[in-house]
Amino acid sequence: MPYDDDNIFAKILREEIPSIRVFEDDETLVFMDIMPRTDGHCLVIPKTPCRNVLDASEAQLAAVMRTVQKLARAVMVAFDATGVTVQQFNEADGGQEVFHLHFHILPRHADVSLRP
Ligand code: DGP
Repeated sequence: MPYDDDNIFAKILREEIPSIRVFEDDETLVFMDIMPRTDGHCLVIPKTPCRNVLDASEAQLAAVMRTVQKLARAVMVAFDATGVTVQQFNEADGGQEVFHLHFHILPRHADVSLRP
């Protein structure tokens, strides 16, 4: 499937719509999810166009996964978490709603369920 430059995360990258940015490097951006399913729920995206994992280059995957690990470690400390869920969806039938590659980072605690 082609990449659509009008998706919400492309607009966030271009700063056409606001977001709460928590980290960025040359290749990736991290911002807070607008509908958090846990406190500290954030999203890691590549800065270059990429629809999802099916469409990603090795370089994009490597850059995004480096940032995923960095943020997973950071939220463990920042939210005093005892675990962290990393979640990712591909295409509508795979649960994807925004068609720019992203990984959810969800700090977790014992006996606290994800919000819907
Ligand atoms: P999914 O494609 O299923 O992984 O879900 C997309 C996620 O993106 C969902 O958790 C809500 C979040 N989201 C959707 N629109 C916005 C937005 O405008 N700003 C931010 N920060 N997050 C958004």
